[in-house]
Amino acid sequence: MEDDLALYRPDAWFRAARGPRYEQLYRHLSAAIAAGELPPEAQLPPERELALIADVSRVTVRKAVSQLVEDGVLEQRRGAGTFVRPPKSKIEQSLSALLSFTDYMRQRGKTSSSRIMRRGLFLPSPDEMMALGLPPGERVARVDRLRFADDTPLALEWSSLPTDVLPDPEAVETSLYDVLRASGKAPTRAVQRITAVNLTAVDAKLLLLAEGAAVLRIDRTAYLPSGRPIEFTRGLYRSDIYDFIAELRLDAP
Ligand code: 16G
Repeated sequence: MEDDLALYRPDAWFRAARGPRYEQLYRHLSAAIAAGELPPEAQLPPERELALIADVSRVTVRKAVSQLVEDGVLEQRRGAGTFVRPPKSKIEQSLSALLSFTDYMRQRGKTSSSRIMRRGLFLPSPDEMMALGLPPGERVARVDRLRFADDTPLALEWSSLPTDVLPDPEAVETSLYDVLRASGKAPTRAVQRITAVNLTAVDAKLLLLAEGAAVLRIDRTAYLPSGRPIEFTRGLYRSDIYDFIAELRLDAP
């Protein structure tokens, strides 16, 4: 038991000047889950106890935990407590949760990485101007990436954002949404258009698939709570390992 709790003690996760405590605690727990230190079905100490062990306020614990619940790596079972969610074997992406590629992979216990193909500020295409509502003459920030889960290339993504939202595309190393979250500009809503397409020779080579193989093409436009569109991403996803699950519900009358 003593050993189990060492994971939560401040010396295990807190460093001065490394950002807010809840963020550091969140990152630490997220990494511990991804590394299996906190295995599936492991139970977290109750909030009050965790706050005492981690030497933080209950609000800090709540913020870190609720972010992990949102990421889908923890689950709160009523009357029982907070548990590490068992991973699903296939990569299933829920269409109702607005997660990033990095979040999905973290959830599945996989390490995500990216090969940046291009990043910088460019003159926008008419599609980008429309999707992001850019005024004429304004440039657009672009990040084009080949994305890996562990060592498998899984997706190609071409992301475009207004320059006031992403002034420095070079700042995107692994996660675009982490960069947006750090500046308080993460989207909270997105609209996605999903189609099936056949790969061109160039894209097939990058994804290690045969030319003409069928993949999912997803265009995502993501919005701030104000309703402003701040991300337009066109992505090609390997449909043999990526599943998109849509939950449909009839609203209560
Ligand atoms: C997801 C999003 C994509 C977003 C990316 C950010 C879909 C279909 N697309 O792949 O729009 O840009 O996540 O991920 O889910 P990141 O924070 O890991 O860079």
